[in-house]
Amino acid sequence: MYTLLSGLYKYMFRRDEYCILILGLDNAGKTTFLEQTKTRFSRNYKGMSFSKITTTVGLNIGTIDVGKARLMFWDLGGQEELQSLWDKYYAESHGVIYVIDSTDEERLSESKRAFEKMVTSDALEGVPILVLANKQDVETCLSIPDIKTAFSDCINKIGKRDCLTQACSALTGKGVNEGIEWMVKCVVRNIHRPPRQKDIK
Ligand code: G3D
Repeated sequence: MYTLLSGLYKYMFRRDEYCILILGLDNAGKTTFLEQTKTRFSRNYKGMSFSKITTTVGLNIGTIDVGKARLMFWDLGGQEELQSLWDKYYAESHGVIYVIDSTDEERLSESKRAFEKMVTSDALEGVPILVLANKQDVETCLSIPDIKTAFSDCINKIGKRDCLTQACSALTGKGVNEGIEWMVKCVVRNIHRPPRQKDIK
Protein backbone atom coordinates (compact mmCIF):
# COMPACT_ATOMS: atom_id res chain seq x y z
CA MET A 1 0.00 0.00 0.00
CA TYR A 2 2.84 2.37 0.95
CA THR A 3 4.60 1.67 -2.36
CA LEU A 4 1.39 2.29 -4.28
CA LEU A 5 0.72 5.57 -2.51
CA SER A 6 4.29 6.79 -2.77
CA GLY A 7 4.30 5.85 -6.49
CA LEU A 8 1.09 7.82 -6.99
CA TYR A 9 2.52 10.79 -5.06
CA LYS A 10 5.69 10.74 -7.15
CA TYR A 11 3.65 10.51 -10.37
CA MET A 12 1.40 13.42 -9.42
CA PHE A 13 4.24 15.73 -8.36
CA ARG A 14 6.75 14.57 -10.94
CA ARG A 15 8.48 17.35 -12.86
CA ASP A 16 10.21 17.06 -16.20
CA GLU A 17 13.68 18.60 -15.99
CA TYR A 18 15.17 20.86 -18.64
CA CYS A 19 18.68 22.30 -18.85
CA ILE A 20 18.82 25.89 -20.04
CA LEU A 21 22.09 27.61 -20.90
CA ILE A 22 22.48 31.34 -20.28
CA LEU A 23 25.09 32.65 -22.72
CA GLY A 24 26.36 36.02 -23.90
CA LEU A 25 29.41 38.24 -23.54
CA ASP A 26 30.71 39.17 -20.10
CA ASN A 27 28.85 42.13 -18.60
CA ALA A 28 25.71 41.43 -20.69
CA GLY A 29 23.69 40.83 -17.51
CA LYS A 30 23.51 37.00 -17.39
CA THR A 31 23.99 36.68 -13.64
CA THR A 32 21.58 39.54 -12.92
CA PHE A 33 19.02 37.83 -15.17
CA LEU A 34 19.47 34.52 -13.33
CA GLU A 35 19.06 36.22 -9.94
CA GLN A 36 15.98 38.11 -11.14
CA THR A 37 14.50 34.86 -12.50
CA LYS A 38 15.12 32.97 -9.25
CA THR A 39 13.64 35.85 -7.24
CA ARG A 40 10.48 35.91 -9.38
CA PHE A 41 9.89 32.19 -9.75
CA SER A 42 11.06 30.73 -6.43
CA ARG A 43 8.68 31.37 -3.56
CA ASN A 44 11.23 31.33 -0.76
CA TYR A 45 14.24 32.71 -2.60
CA LYS A 46 15.48 35.91 -0.99
CA GLY A 47 17.99 36.73 -3.72
CA MET A 48 21.20 38.67 -3.45
CA SER A 49 21.33 42.41 -3.82
CA PHE A 50 21.69 43.22 -7.52
CA SER A 51 24.46 45.68 -6.69
CA LYS A 52 26.53 42.80 -5.24
CA ILE A 53 26.44 40.72 -8.43
CA THR A 54 29.76 40.43 -10.22
CA THR A 55 30.40 39.18 -13.74
CA THR A 56 30.16 35.42 -14.34
CA VAL A 57 33.49 33.66 -14.03
CA GLY A 58 33.10 29.93 -14.43
CA LEU A 59 29.53 28.81 -13.81
CA ASN A 60 26.48 29.97 -11.86
CA ILE A 61 23.60 27.59 -11.49
CA GLY A 62 19.97 27.95 -10.49
CA THR A 63 16.73 25.98 -10.56
CA ILE A 64 13.13 27.13 -10.82
CA ASP A 65 9.83 25.25 -11.14
CA VAL A 66 7.20 26.51 -13.55
CA GLY A 67 4.10 24.32 -13.52
CA LYS A 68 5.24 20.75 -14.17
CA ALA A 69 8.58 21.86 -15.63
CA ARG A 70 11.80 22.21 -13.68
CA LEU A 71 14.31 24.50 -15.39
CA MET A 72 17.95 24.10 -14.43
CA PHE A 73 20.00 27.09 -15.53
CA TRP A 74 23.68 27.08 -16.29
CA ASP A 75 25.01 30.63 -16.53
CA LEU A 76 28.38 30.36 -18.25
CA GLY A 77 31.16 32.93 -18.27
CA GLY A 78 31.24 35.12 -21.39
CA GLN A 79 34.88 36.24 -21.48
CA GLU A 80 36.57 35.28 -24.72
CA GLU A 81 38.70 32.57 -23.14
CA LEU A 82 35.62 31.04 -21.47
CA GLN A 83 33.49 30.99 -24.63
CA SER A 84 35.49 27.98 -25.82
CA LEU A 85 33.86 26.02 -22.96
CA TRP A 86 30.28 26.75 -24.04
CA ASP A 87 30.06 23.88 -26.50
CA LYS A 88 30.89 21.33 -23.78
CA TYR A 89 27.40 22.01 -22.42
CA TYR A 90 25.46 22.04 -25.72
CA ALA A 91 24.67 18.33 -25.92
CA GLU A 92 22.89 18.40 -22.54
CA SER A 93 20.84 21.55 -23.15
CA HIS A 94 17.16 21.87 -24.00
CA GLY A 95 17.17 25.63 -24.50
CA VAL A 96 19.49 28.63 -24.75
CA ILE A 97 19.00 32.14 -23.41
CA TYR A 98 21.37 34.49 -25.20
CA VAL A 99 21.83 37.83 -23.41
CA ILE A 100 22.85 40.98 -25.29
CA ASP A 101 23.86 44.25 -23.64
CA SER A 102 21.70 46.76 -25.54
CA THR A 103 23.78 49.65 -24.19
CA ASP A 104 27.06 48.39 -25.61
CA GLU A 105 27.06 49.23 -29.31
CA GLU A 106 30.84 48.85 -29.45
CA ARG A 107 30.71 45.14 -28.59
CA LEU A 108 27.60 44.31 -30.62
CA SER A 109 29.58 42.79 -33.49
CA GLU A 110 31.61 40.70 -30.98
CA SER A 111 28.33 39.48 -29.49
CA LYS A 112 27.02 38.69 -32.96
CA ARG A 113 30.12 36.60 -33.75
CA ALA A 114 29.69 34.60 -30.52
CA PHE A 115 25.97 34.14 -31.28
CA GLU A 116 26.71 33.00 -34.83
CA LYS A 117 29.25 30.43 -33.65
CA MET A 118 26.79 29.12 -31.07
CA VAL A 119 23.80 28.96 -33.39
CA THR A 120 25.67 27.05 -36.10
CA SER A 121 26.75 24.32 -33.72
CA ASP A 122 25.32 20.92 -34.73
CA ALA A 123 24.90 19.97 -31.07
CA LEU A 124 22.30 22.73 -30.69
CA GLU A 125 20.26 21.84 -33.75
CA GLY A 126 16.55 22.48 -33.10
CA VAL A 127 17.15 23.88 -29.61
CA PRO A 128 14.95 26.95 -28.90
CA ILE A 129 16.78 30.25 -28.45
CA LEU A 130 15.54 33.19 -26.45
CA VAL A 131 17.51 36.33 -27.34
CA LEU A 132 17.29 38.89 -24.56
CA ALA A 133 17.94 42.50 -25.54
CA ASN A 134 18.91 43.40 -21.99
CA LYS A 135 19.33 46.75 -20.19
CA GLN A 136 16.28 48.25 -21.93
CA ASP A 137 15.77 50.41 -18.82
CA VAL A 138 18.67 52.59 -20.02
CA GLU A 139 17.26 55.45 -22.07
CA THR A 140 20.05 55.50 -24.64
CA CYS A 141 20.01 51.74 -25.32
CA LEU A 142 19.70 50.17 -28.78
CA SER A 143 16.15 49.25 -29.77
CA ILE A 144 14.98 45.77 -30.78
CA PRO A 145 14.93 46.76 -34.51
CA ASP A 146 18.53 48.09 -34.16
CA ILE A 147 19.65 44.77 -32.66
CA LYS A 148 17.76 42.70 -35.21
CA THR A 149 19.42 44.69 -37.99
CA ALA A 150 22.87 44.11 -36.47
CA PHE A 151 22.16 40.36 -36.23
CA SER A 152 20.34 40.13 -39.60
CA ASP A 153 22.90 37.93 -41.35
CA CYS A 154 22.45 35.29 -38.62
CA ILE A 155 18.74 34.87 -39.33
CA ASN A 156 19.10 32.15 -41.98
CA LYS A 157 21.40 30.22 -39.61
CA ILE A 158 18.70 29.99 -36.96
CA GLY A 159 16.79 27.51 -39.14
CA LYS A 160 13.38 26.17 -38.18
CA ARG A 161 13.90 26.20 -34.41
CA ASP A 162 11.85 28.44 -32.09
CA CYS A 163 13.51 31.82 -31.62
CA LEU A 164 12.26 34.95 -29.90
CA THR A 165 13.89 38.34 -29.37
CA GLN A 166 12.61 39.79 -26.12
CA ALA A 167 13.20 43.29 -24.76
CA CYS A 168 14.26 42.94 -21.16
CA SER A 169 15.72 44.59 -18.11
CA ALA A 170 17.28 42.03 -15.80
CA LEU A 171 17.66 44.81 -13.26
CA THR A 172 13.99 45.87 -13.06
CA GLY A 173 12.57 42.50 -14.15
CA LYS A 174 10.69 43.86 -17.17
CA GLY A 175 10.36 41.17 -19.85
CA VAL A 176 11.78 38.41 -17.61
CA ASN A 177 8.49 36.55 -16.99
CA GLU A 178 7.51 36.74 -20.67
CA GLY A 179 10.86 35.28 -21.72
CA ILE A 180 10.79 32.44 -19.19
CA GLU A 181 7.19 31.51 -19.98
CA TRP A 182 7.99 31.41 -23.70
CA MET A 183 11.01 29.16 -23.02
CA VAL A 184 8.93 26.78 -20.87
CA LYS A 185 6.34 26.46 -23.65
CA CYS A 186 9.06 25.65 -26.22
CA VAL A 187 10.98 23.06 -24.19
CA VAL A 188 7.82 21.27 -23.06
CA ARG A 189 6.58 21.11 -26.66
CA ASN A 190 9.98 19.88 -27.89
CA ILE A 191 10.05 16.95 -25.49
CA HIS A 192 7.06 15.50 -27.33
CA ARG A 193 8.82 15.80 -30.68
CA PRO A 194 10.96 13.06 -32.23
CA PRO A 195 14.50 13.07 -30.75
CA ARG A 196 17.22 15.26 -32.19
CA GLN A 197 19.77 13.48 -34.38
CA LYS A 198 22.47 13.80 -31.70
CA ASP A 199 20.22 12.08 -29.15
CA ILE A 200 20.07 8.91 -31.26
CA LYS A 201 22.92 6.72 -30.11
P1 G3D B 1 27.38 38.96 -16.67
O1 G3D B 1 26.97 37.91 -15.66
O2 G3D B 1 26.79 38.74 -18.02
O3 G3D B 1 28.84 39.18 -16.75
P2 G3D B 1 26.23 40.83 -14.75
O4 G3D B 1 26.74 40.38 -16.19
O5 G3D B 1 24.93 40.22 -14.42
O6 G3D B 1 27.35 40.69 -13.76
O7 G3D B 1 25.97 42.38 -15.02
C1 G3D B 1 27.01 43.26 -15.45
C2 G3D B 1 26.64 44.70 -15.10
O8 G3D B 1 25.46 45.09 -15.83
C3 G3D B 1 26.28 44.92 -13.62
O9 G3D B 1 26.65 46.26 -13.29
C4 G3D B 1 24.76 44.85 -13.60
O10 G3D B 1 24.17 45.54 -12.53
C5 G3D B 1 24.44 45.52 -14.92
N1 G3D B 1 23.15 45.09 -15.45
C6 G3D B 1 22.70 43.83 -15.66
N2 G3D B 1 21.46 43.83 -16.16
C7 G3D B 1 21.10 45.14 -16.26
C8 G3D B 1 19.90 45.79 -16.72
O11 G3D B 1 18.92 45.21 -17.13
N3 G3D B 1 19.93 47.17 -16.69
C9 G3D B 1 21.02 47.90 -16.25
N4 G3D B 1 20.93 49.22 -16.27
N5 G3D B 1 22.14 47.30 -15.82
C10 G3D B 1 22.18 45.93 -15.83
P3 G3D B 1 27.99 46.64 -12.47
O12 G3D B 1 27.93 48.12 -12.35
O13 G3D B 1 27.88 45.92 -11.16
O14 G3D B 1 29.12 46.14 -13.30
